[in-house]
Amino acid sequence: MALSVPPRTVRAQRTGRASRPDLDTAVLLPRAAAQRLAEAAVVLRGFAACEADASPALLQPVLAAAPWRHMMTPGGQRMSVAMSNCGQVGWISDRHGYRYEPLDPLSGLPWPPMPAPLRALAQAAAAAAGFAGFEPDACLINCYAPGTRLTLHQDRDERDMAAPVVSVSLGLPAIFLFGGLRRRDPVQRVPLLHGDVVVWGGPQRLAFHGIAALADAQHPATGRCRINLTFRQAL
Ligand code: MD3
Ligand code: FE
Repeated sequence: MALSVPPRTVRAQRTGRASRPDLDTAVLLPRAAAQRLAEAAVVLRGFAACEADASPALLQPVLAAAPWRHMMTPGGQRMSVAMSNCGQVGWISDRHGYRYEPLDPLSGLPWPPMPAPLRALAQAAAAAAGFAGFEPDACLINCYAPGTRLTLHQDRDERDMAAPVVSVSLGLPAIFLFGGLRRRDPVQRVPLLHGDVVVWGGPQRLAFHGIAALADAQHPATGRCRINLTFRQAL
């Protein structure tokens, strides 16, 4: 079902950017219709096109302060997805479990702030999908090398399950695995490309989901990897 995200001019409106001749043409193109995966799971194709191309520069200070690392699962396994965080709190996994922490355990310092354009993008995407007033305080940054996958899981470490999760895909394409509320429910396979944004809320907030093994390729923005940003209201 198509969503009532209004066509055109979204980019200029949501960024408040001054008029630029090179963007004025882009602004006149209709945005692809939002694609609903389920009642409250919406794919906004290319919604982050501008920020996606700017992402290497936007993420550089974050990754300088809080570099990629492979966290340990509570069971003692090294996670194959490399991770970092920005925002008031960051998601971590170690021998003691999964949780949000205000300090980066590697540096002992607060996580770096969310780049303002990315936070604004997440808020605009949430609003476009029907979740006004989204105030993300955590952004988990995942990095997938070729061959890396994320097995089916639920995200249940956040306090308020009424708040949505907003995901921004950067770099290499991936197949997102979108299941139901029970692990055995059937799984939809949804390609996610550079600049795609997905908003998950309501009944889908606790859906099982994962990422299929990444195919090997090169992307101009990220090189040989896929980066995913998930904006959350954790506190
Ligand atoms: C559906 N990340 O970090 S983003 C994760 O592409 C995670 O890195 C994947 O799953 C990635 O936990 C998928 C899409 C996503 C994120 C959170 C969700 C889908 C979700 C929370 C609830 C339901
Ligand atoms: Fe998840």
